[in-house]
Amino acid sequence: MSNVLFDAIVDGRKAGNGELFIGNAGDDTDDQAFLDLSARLAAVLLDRGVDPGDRVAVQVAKSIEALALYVACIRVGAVFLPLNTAYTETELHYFIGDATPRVLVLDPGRRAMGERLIGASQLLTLDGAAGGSLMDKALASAPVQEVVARASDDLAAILYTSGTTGRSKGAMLTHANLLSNAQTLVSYWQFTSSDVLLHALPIFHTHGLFVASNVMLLCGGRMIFQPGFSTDAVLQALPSATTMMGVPTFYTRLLADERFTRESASHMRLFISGSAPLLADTHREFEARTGQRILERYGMTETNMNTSNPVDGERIAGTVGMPLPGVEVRICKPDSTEALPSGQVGILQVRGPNVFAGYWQMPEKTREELLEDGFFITGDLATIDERQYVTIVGRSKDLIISGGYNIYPKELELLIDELPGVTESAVVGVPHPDFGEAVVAVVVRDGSADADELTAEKLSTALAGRLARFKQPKRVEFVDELPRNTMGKVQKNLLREKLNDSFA
Ligand code: MCA
Ligand code: AMP
Repeated sequence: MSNVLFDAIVDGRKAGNGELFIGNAGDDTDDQAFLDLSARLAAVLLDRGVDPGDRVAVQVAKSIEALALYVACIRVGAVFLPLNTAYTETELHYFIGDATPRVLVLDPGRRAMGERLIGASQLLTLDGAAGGSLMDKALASAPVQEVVARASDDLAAILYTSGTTGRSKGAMLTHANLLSNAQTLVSYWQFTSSDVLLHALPIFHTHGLFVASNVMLLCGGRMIFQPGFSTDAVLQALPSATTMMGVPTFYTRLLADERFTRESASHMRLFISGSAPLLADTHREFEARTGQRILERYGMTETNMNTSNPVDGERIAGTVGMPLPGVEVRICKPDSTEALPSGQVGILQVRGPNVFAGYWQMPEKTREELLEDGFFITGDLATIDERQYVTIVGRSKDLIISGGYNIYPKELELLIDELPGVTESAVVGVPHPDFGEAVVAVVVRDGSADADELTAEKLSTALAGRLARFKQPKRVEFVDELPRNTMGKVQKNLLREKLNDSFA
């Protein structure tokens, strides 16, 4: 038994010209230095008693060192558990309690919090500039030589995705899930060692980590690794890149800048979009400005990438393309496994080597969503046409996607309903020019003295320490009552209609 994901990364790097990053400061930008650093980080993990299958939870700024830590985890057979840097202590408390990691890596500025969460002996620190106790120890360690063998169905990562009940679920991804999807994407999107990817996505989610980074690690290409999305920095780096991956907000922000021209994009081979719907208008505007058609694809944390428009064939605006090689898609009525005829709207189900192994310690949830025949119920409403192009038309799950981040209304509603002076609340997503959708909270006050005091600002302050900023409402509306249907269910569609122009 070997460790095929790790081996594929090493082989992928051998295919390149020896460089992994360009345009980044620091000494770890070539393959040898990166793999060497990763072997030193592996030594620290082993020294901390990390055994195969142990979780290593990581909430750190994006950096080359953070990516090397991911590779170190793969090497020692640990389960990498990346966490959004915006998460608060309350949110982290849940993840740490649920995943019981052997090691937690945090920014040094959050050390005191880390000690409260897990204790000093299991805590290491890493900042965005290669500082912190993890790097101190790594630099003092000899690189490990061994690579821990892993079976294809062993876990490589757990990524938390919020749940419709308000409780986050840990999606368990195996070595085979990650490797098969990355290999498929390298070949389907024609990535080679000549490619330079402009990487401005965070690396704590599927898009920036498994789609962008794994693809580049495997194809031998190079990355321009930026700490986050900044229009200025992206425009500056564009001439050195051949490809870019982003959420739709990246592309609307670029289009809003007149320095983004046909010339500035002329040498680019491919612009890829995903994580949230790309408006057909954005697609057309992009083509009119640059002469290039954005390639839109569709995936999920639980499944990696499922469908994609083609590189050579027709990229159709408003569609997410065809099932990737090896991936099966069927569109079914709710609670059915029978595929509907093409053109009919139903829930998209997906099966393939990309589909995850289930939710961490949630066998019932897993059974509900991952069917016995191997199909996973995505909760996305879609159609598929005769040419196999899939169009996502909506969601059966109550989910808001804001700037590519998922926000589950239930999580906010539970917190808001607990506040003094609140009877109940409903949280909806409404169109937003920058983020695609933005969170609006509709709140019913209970007439008490607390309610008289409750303002939008007070509500935001009350949520501040408990909820990552990107999840917090961008607007709060107070109403006398929520609209309900005859069954007593809140009619969120009516709220969305009423609030539709909130950010117009
Ligand atoms: C930041 N803020 C947000 C968001 N990001 N609010 C709502 N939605 C967001 N996405 C908040 C900030 O906290 C701040 O709040 C205010 O909005 C303005 O921040 P700004 O500086 O404009 O934001 P930014 O730092 O420029 O970030 C925007 C961003 C970023 C670049 C779009 O959110 C981003 O990188 N998104 C990518 C997410 C991603 O990688 N998703 C992939 C998930 P305040 O002013 O109140 O402090 S993987 C996935 O979905 C699947 C598998 C797939 O198919 O890929
Ligand atoms: P996540 O749970 O973060 O993995 O987000 C997955 C969800 O993002 C999917 O179930 C879809 O609802 C949505 N999504 C991802 N890519 C696209 C896309 N290209 N178009 C529309 N929705 C998308």
